Amino acid sequence: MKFIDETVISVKAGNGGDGCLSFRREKYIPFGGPDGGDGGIGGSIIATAKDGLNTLADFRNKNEFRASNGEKGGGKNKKGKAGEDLVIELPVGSVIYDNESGNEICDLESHGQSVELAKGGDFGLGNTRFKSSTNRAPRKITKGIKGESKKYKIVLKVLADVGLVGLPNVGKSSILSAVSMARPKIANYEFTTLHPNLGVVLINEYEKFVVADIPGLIEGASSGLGLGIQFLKHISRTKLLLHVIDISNSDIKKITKDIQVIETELKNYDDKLFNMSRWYVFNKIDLLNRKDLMDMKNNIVKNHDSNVYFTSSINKNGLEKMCNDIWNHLREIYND
Ligand SMILES: Nc1nc2c(ncn2[C@@H]2O[C@H](COP(=O)(O)OP(=O)(O)OP(=O)(O)O)[C@@H](O)[C@H]2O)c(=O)[nH]1
Ligand SMILES: [Mg+2]
Repeated sequence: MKFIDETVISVKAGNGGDGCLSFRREKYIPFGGPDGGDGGIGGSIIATAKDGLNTLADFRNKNEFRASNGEKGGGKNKKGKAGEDLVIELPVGSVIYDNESGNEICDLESHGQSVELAKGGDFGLGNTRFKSSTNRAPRKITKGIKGESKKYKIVLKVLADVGLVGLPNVGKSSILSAVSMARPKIANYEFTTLHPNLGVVLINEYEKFVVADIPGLIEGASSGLGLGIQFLKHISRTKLLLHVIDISNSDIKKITKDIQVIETELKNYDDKLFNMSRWYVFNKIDLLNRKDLMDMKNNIVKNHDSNVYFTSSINKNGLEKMCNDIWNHLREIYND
C-alpha cells in the first residue's frame, strides 16, 4: 500500500444554538413573564493521538469533519442541548499545521495528547436573560455564534527507532527485508524505494525495534535533486542512523567519497540529524573475495572509530550481530 504521510483536512465545529423567545402561557394569566431558554453550545473538534495507528491512509476517503450544532433554547427556560464534540484520532507522531499560514499548531508526541482544532460556537441567550425592572416582557434574544471552520495539514513522522540512509542501490531495502518481516520492493536500479518502509525487528518475543528505510539520497539532494530529502523528516526522530555503503566494486577512495556525499546531505538538511549516532554498514560483502574483503576491512576499520559492520543481505552475514548491538544501544538510551 502506498505510504500516505501527509493529508489536509477541513473541520467545521458546530454552531451555537439560538436563544429562545418565549413567554409563559398559563391559564388565567394573560401576560406571563419571559421564559425563553438559552441555546446549547456547538460541538468542538478535537484531535487526539492514539497508539497503534501508523498511517494517515484513512483520510484518503474522509477528510471533512463536522461537529454537531447546539440546539435552540426552548420555552419554560429550557436550555438547548449542546452539540457533541467530535474526536479525530491520529497516529502518535502526527504534526498538525495550519494549512494557510503553515504554522505548527501541535506535535502529537504521545498517546492521549489532544488539541482543539475548531471551537464550537457559543450559545445564544434566551429572552429570560433580558428581563429587568424596566422591561418585564423583553422580546430580545441573541443568536448562537457560528462554530469555527479551519483547514489543517497533518504530517506523520514515522516513529522508528533506527533509520537506514545511503546512496541509491546500496541495499537498504534488502537489509530491511533480511532483518524484518517487511517486504519492500528491491531491484537493481536506483530509486527503487519511493516511499518510506517500516519493519519491526524481533530480538525475541518481547524485545523489538522499528527500522525505517527511506529512498536513496544523492549528491545535491538537499537542494532538490533526486527524490529530495523530504523523507529525512521520517527519520528525524530515530535514535540511530545506519549509513549503508556498497562495498563491492569500489576502492577505499570511492567509498570515502560516497560516505562524504551522504554526510554532506545530512548536514545540509539538519545539524541535529547529522549529529545523531550513526553507524556504518558496509554491505554486499558476498561480492568480494576473501583477500579483498580482508584488505578492505583493515582499511575501513583504521579510518572509523564508531561502530562498523560488514554485512550481506543475501546470505545474512553480519546482520544478527548488528541487530543485537542495535538493541543493546537502544536499551541504554531508553532506560536513561
Ligand atoms: N550481492 C548482493 N546484492 C545485494 C545485497 N544487498 C542488496 N543487493 C542487491 O542490490 C540491489 C539494490 O538493492 P535494494 O535493497 O533495492 O537497494 P536500496 O538501497 O534500497 O536502493 P534504493 O531504494 O533505490 O535506494 C538489488 O539488486 C539487491 O538484490 C547484498 O548484500 N549482496
Ligand atoms: Mg530501497
